[in-house]
Amino acid sequence: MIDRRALLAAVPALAACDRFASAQDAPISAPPLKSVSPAPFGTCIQAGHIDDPAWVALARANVSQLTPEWEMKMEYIAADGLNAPYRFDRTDRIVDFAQANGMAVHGHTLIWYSQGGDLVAGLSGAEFDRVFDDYVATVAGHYRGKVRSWDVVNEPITDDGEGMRDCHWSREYGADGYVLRAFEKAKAADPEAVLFLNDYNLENTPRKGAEFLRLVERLLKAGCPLEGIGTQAHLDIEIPPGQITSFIREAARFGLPIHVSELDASLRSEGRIDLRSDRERLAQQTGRVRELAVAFADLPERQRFAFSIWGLRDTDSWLRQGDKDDGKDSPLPFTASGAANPMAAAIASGFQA
Ligand code: 9MR
Repeated sequence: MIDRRALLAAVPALAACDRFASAQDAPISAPPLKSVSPAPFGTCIQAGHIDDPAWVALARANVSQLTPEWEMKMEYIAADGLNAPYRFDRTDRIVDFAQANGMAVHGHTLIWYSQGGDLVAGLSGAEFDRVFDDYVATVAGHYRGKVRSWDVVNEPITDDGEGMRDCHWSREYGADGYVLRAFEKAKAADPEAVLFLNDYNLENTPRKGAEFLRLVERLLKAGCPLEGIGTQAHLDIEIPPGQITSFIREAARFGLPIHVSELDASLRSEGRIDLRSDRERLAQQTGRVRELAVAFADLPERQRFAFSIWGLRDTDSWLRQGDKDDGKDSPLPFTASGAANPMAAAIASGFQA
């Protein structure tokens, strides 16, 4: 596989044409995002962020809602297994921080295909029911009155959009059955929270978006207490203009609140040869992000639930963690030092269009 950066290095003339560095240096001006957002403006948070004064200042200025990035998932809450108390310490801290700062909390996430397999390995029937039902009831019950909403089920659709994912939950309760059961148990545990179904690539992969909406339709017909649609919006900046708007409009036809739940937009083109300049790539990113903000702002007011980014600063992003990070991607609205990226201006401009 040819690395794009290696290719650019080998073509000095092309690299010299790239004026992204000067564009990046020019200060970008963007208003505090929560002040222009037509709905609560959110970010994900890890408990450790509360100890970072620069993060806290940026969050106070820009956001009015928080989604725990991973400490409210099974991987943390049930990390000690079923014979130990659930761990609520870190998310309790996040909830206290939110309350002290007048921010709402969006719960994320109760049932996810990618987690909990270890907890139910070898179980079936009544034992399986006990683990599943107890987890949803205890966790949603613990945060009753403290969260505005929940991603009850996360990422139920396969990547190719062919149908429902096969997982430990679906093998016990059926493809739609585990989703129905999770929503019913969550509703019983916290009747006031708005209950969401959440997934990714819904705008990037139209086939997957359509399959997700077919699931929404089936669930509603079955009487499921599904009350909101979460579209993560980890955007592929290369999708054609209009595709994001089409998905948001299609999703809106159910009349349910819509949460743009995890927006980020990587500038990388993974492993593909790409001769575009960084400037062109940035224009694609801001174009698609602005389109999403416009489409969201165009929704009827009662359907604008919240608009959340998956991190404030580029360096906070899950896309910037690990060995493969080259330190260059800029998938979020703020730089490492908290200055606005072009993406912040694109969001504000879309909201104000
Ligand atoms: O950004 C999250 C990362 O810190 C966690 O390690 C990971 C596993 O819990 O989840 C990441 O967030 C994911 C989110 O929960 C669901 N949609 C995709 C997000 C990025 O992978």
